[in-house]
Amino acid sequence: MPTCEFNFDGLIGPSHNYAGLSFGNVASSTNQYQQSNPKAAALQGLQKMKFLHDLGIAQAILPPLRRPRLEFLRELGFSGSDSQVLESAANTNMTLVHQVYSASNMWTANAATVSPSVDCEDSKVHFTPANLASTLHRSIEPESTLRNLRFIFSDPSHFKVHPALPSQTPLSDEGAANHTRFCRTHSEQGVEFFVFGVGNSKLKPEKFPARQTELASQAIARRHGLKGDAVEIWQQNPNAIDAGVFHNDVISVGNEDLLLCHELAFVNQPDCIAKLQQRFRAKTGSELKVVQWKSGELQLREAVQSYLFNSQIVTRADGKMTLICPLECDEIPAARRATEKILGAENRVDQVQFLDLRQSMNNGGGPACLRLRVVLTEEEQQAIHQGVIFSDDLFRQLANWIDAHYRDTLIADDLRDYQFARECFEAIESLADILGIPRSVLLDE
Ligand code: SUG
Repeated sequence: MPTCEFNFDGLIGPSHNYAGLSFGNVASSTNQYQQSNPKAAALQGLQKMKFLHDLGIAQAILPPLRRPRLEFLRELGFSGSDSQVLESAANTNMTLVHQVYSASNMWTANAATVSPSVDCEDSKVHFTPANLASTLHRSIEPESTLRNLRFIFSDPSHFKVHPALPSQTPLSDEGAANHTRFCRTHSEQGVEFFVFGVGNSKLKPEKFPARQTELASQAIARRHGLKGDAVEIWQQNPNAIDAGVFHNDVISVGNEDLLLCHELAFVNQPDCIAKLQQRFRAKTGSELKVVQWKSGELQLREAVQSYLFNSQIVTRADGKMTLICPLECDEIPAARRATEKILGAENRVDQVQFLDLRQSMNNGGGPACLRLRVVLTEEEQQAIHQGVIFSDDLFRQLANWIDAHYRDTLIADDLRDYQFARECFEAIESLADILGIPRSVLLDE
């Protein structure tokens, strides 16, 4: 395939549950302690990959990280055999057990920030795993994510996989969820747009935490070696964060020459848009198309409930675009009207598809959260680990694997049972064989 954007979707892990761990994420708090269905969750995610694959979009997967991460409980002083560690942690503080079981690594938009080789001075694809320093359950992801990325993108002549930024609040980084790349076509150099929640200015949210810092965004642009005139770093509107927009991809989404956003997405929004348009024009010689929604058309609350801006926009082989929305956008009238506005506006979107991703949505993760975008040239595509590239055969194998290893009901209290931990470990072990990844890598040993 010539240069194109791959979507690396997170395969949803067997411990998918609702423990309400993400303060500021409305769905996560609302659904705390509800019963989850890990099997349905994983199949919904897999169906999305199949849908994209059938549409002719380059699709790949990132494996789930091994959970529970008992090493973390050991670091906190729990000792003995694995089952003793789990039992004593559960008897001491069940929230710690929820943290090490979280399947939150499914949302691979938070796995890393990725810059394609055409944007970088050394002409390599650069990756920085997100440190996810603002939530405890997610801060234990980056080490294993780094390991997986270094295995899949192992060729140093094409790929540079950096370690995560130091895990400190002033450098808090949530990856591609706060990063959008605008370009004429994926193969050409683009403008990389970083959005942070808290930085040098006095503006900050009052109710909920800002998860991305200006310092972190600047550091990533620097370490990826992005050309200066091709970077814009801007602040998210703090009122949006306080309304439950914990990542920028809950309030804006872009693809190639198109930006969709709510009028309350960014601080000084008219200036922000003008700046982006100016950079885009200078870099590409063409116009960035922007579609915005006023609160009168779509309230912030409706944007958060529907996850309209967490829709995925993909470019098909014919150059037209498909918008992949969560089913909730079909059910909430203002969001439904918003999809019609996109179809009616001047841009390349000519198809809207609604997909059922409710299991993930109930934890605050829509279509766009579930995938990491990686633009790869033909040569780079050859250089990645081929076992993670989606195919009809892989789809069948993964569907059978999910069927064999996943439960169809799970409540937060089930996580204290060591038998369940063993089921999770066995699932990952057999996945390693399907994906052709050494067990030692996937089991993180
Ligand atoms: O980090 N939810 C994730 C959702 C991430 C969505 N990603 C993007 N918007 N890109 C989060 O808040 C919930 C886990 C729990 O409550 O058990 C959670 O981690």
